[in-house]
Amino acid sequence: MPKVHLLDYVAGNVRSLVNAIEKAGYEVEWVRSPEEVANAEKLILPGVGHFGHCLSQLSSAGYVPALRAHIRAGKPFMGICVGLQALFSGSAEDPECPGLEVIPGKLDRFDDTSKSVPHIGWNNASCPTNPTLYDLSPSSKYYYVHSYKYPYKKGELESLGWSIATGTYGGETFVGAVAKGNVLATQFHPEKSGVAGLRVLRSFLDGSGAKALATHRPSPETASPDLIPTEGLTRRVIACLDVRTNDQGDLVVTKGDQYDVREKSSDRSVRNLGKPVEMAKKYYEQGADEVTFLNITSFRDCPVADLPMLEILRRTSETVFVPLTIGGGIRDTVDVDGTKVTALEIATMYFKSGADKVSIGSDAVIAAEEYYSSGKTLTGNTAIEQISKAYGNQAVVVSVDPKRVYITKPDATRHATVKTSYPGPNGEEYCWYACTIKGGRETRDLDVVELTQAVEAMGAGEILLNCIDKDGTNSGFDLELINQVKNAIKIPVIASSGAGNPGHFQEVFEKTSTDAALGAGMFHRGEYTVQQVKDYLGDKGLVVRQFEG
Ligand code: 1PR
Repeated sequence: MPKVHLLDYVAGNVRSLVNAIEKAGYEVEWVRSPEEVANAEKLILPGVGHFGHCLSQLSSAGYVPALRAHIRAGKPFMGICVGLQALFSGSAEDPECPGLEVIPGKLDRFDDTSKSVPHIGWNNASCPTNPTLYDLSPSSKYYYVHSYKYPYKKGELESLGWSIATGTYGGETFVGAVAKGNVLATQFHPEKSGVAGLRVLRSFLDGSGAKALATHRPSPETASPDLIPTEGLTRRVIACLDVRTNDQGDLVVTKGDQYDVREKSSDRSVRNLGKPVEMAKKYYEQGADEVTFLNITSFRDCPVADLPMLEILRRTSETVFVPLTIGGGIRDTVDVDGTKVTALEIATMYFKSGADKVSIGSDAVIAAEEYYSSGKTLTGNTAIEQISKAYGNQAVVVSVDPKRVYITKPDATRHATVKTSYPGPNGEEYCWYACTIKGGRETRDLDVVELTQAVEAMGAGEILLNCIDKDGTNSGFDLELINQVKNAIKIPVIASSGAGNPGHFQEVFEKTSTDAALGAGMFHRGEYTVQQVKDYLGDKGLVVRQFEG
């Protein structure tokens, strides 16, 4: 197999990149010291997390001159995400820290006045001056996750010989990919961008992208305005698989009604809806934008290293090239032999097995309670802080399991309330949403606004907003809950619980500003496919990504 070198300079989450490279028919050889850069013919610089953290790691390990020499020598070089950002001269994320200075200019942060930041999801990377640049396609979508971007200024980088592909987010047009000579860099993750991303990766690896570029002269004058995409971020549709062992000891996809996953029949067996790896692949091929696994019983008696979910992720990530999230049991724990294992170590095992994000439930509630009882002190010790520091905010999702508490008037509680259009059992017109832990079994004196604001301060990158009252009801999302949380925080929110038909997805996207919507039961029971939901949303004029086979 032909080889490509991958720079291993931080504890990155690169399993999915390795899988994508192998899928393209290449073998990964790791570069673990600056001296080894000289052995590389084709070199990839992956990057996740913080600009300053990445650049200072590269600099202190002595990689900067070696990388510049590789690029100057005209050898193929690809930067991904922060690997693209590193090529610029700096970033507002860490103004003191210089970049590689291959491209002049500094990155700035997306404006979060009227949109969520980070920018997470599927967007364009379209090059009007060269529409087939590295097999990018103006009609394809690519998976991005970043808060900082290089703002596109027409002609600026083209006049220096760079071909530029762009995306647009909330009125801001940013650089999605750059290419010149031997250098390609993408702000999006090709390894997480389905078949469209694999095409770009392959075009770098086999040299065809650079070859085609060599015969092309970028010129802003030749830009065709209709190739500059303005539709922006697509509506993300996520398939969620709740996984646990059934009474026979098999790992199955299950689904509860308001979190009760046992059949209503007298034997009360665990509802078995299929096999996790096969179902994840099926949803990927139907066009799911992400797949989430929730390990709902957290496999308490299992030695940590053998967590069955690790194997599920390993196998899923070989064939599913969209982001994978894993939740359940991400907290400090004690292994069966008495060894202490930190949440960060558990997350690391998941990332090494192919997860892109971890989702934290119960532990986030406890951490938020401590945050408030200590006068909003950030200790740096919580799972959220530790994992986001090591892997970036985008790698940490907080899964919230709220339950409605009805009250007659807003001042009957200290909590943030909503006036509800769905009164309580005794006609109560107000409610607040209480956070729960342990799969909804224990309700805490903490509301969703408090929880989500606390975890945002700790560095969570996204909220998975379930609703116990709505779970499994097929009656639509809890729009009142979603609006309340969206108004409280800036990080993206995934609406979850209650989806029963494609119209419910349309409703949540049109009546709230949710960033994504998740379905489970309706997909597992075969009532609708993910593709049917997306076709429906597309017919209603909402921008969606379609699966490319
Ligand atoms: O507390 O960090 O160990 O995480 C446990 C995780 O497991 C949490 O994310 C929690 O939401 C989840 N969980 C625990 N018990 C259950 C249960 O169902 N008994 N599942 C459970 C939560 C909720 C959704 C579901 C949507 C959509 N599942 O994710 O997929 O409600 O369903 P629908 O479209 O069919 O209505 P920790």
